[in-house]
Amino acid sequence: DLRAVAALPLRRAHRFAGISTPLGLYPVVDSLPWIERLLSWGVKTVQLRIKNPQDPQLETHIIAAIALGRRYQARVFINDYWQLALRHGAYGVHLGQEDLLTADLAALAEANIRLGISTHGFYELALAMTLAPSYLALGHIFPTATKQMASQPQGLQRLARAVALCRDRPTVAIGGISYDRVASVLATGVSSIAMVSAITQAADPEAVTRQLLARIECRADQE
Ligand code: TZP
Ligand code: MG
Repeated sequence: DLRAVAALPLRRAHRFAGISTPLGLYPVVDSLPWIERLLSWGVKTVQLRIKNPQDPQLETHIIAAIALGRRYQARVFINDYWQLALRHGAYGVHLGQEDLLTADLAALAEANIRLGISTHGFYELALAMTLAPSYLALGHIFPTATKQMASQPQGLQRLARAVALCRDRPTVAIGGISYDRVASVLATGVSSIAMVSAITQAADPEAVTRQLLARIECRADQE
C-alpha cells in the first residue's frame, strides 16, 4: 500500500529506529525453547521465525518471546506476524519482500518497532533501502537446505558489493553460513551474521554459540 509508505513519519532522519545498533550474532529459530536457550547463553539478537500460521500457540509464543527479550535485554525480532508484534510491543519485526506489500509500515514506525527486511539481490536491496529499515538482510549467501530459495546464492563478491551499497546501515548476511565460513563473511564488512542450522543442528549448540559470540561483535543494547 503506497499510501502507507507515503505516510511514514519523516521526523527522524531515519524512519526506522536502530540505524546504528550493531546486531552481532543473529540466530534465527522456530521455537520458544530455542529463544530462551540462546538468550541464556548471551545472545543479544534473535529472530522467532514460525512458518505455520495455523499454530494454535502462535500468539502465546510471540508474547513469551517478546517477554524473554525484555528479561534478557535482548533484541527479539518477530518474523512475518507484524500485527501480533505490534499488538504486544515487540522490539522488532522482520519482513520479506512480499510482506512489504501489505504490512502497515507507518504503524510499525510510529510504534518505534525496529524493522529488518530480507533482500535477495540488488533490485530488492534498492527497493528496501527506500524504506530506511533498521537493517538489511542479504541472502542467501551460500546454498542452504533450511529454506527453499527461488533465487541463486549470492556468494561473497555480491555480498561485499551489497554491503558497500548499504553504507553505514546495519547489514545481516544469511544463508548457508557455517562456523568455518564466518571469517570470510565478516571480511566483506557485513555487520551481522544470521544462522539457523549452524547453531540448531550443531552437535553442541551451546559451545558453538559461545564461540560464535566471541567472533562476531555483540554489544549489549544500551538504547
Ligand atoms: N532466509 C534466507 S536463507 C534462510 C532464510 C531464513 C535460511 C538460513 O538457514 P541456514 O541453515 O543458516 O542456511
Ligand atoms: Mg515473511
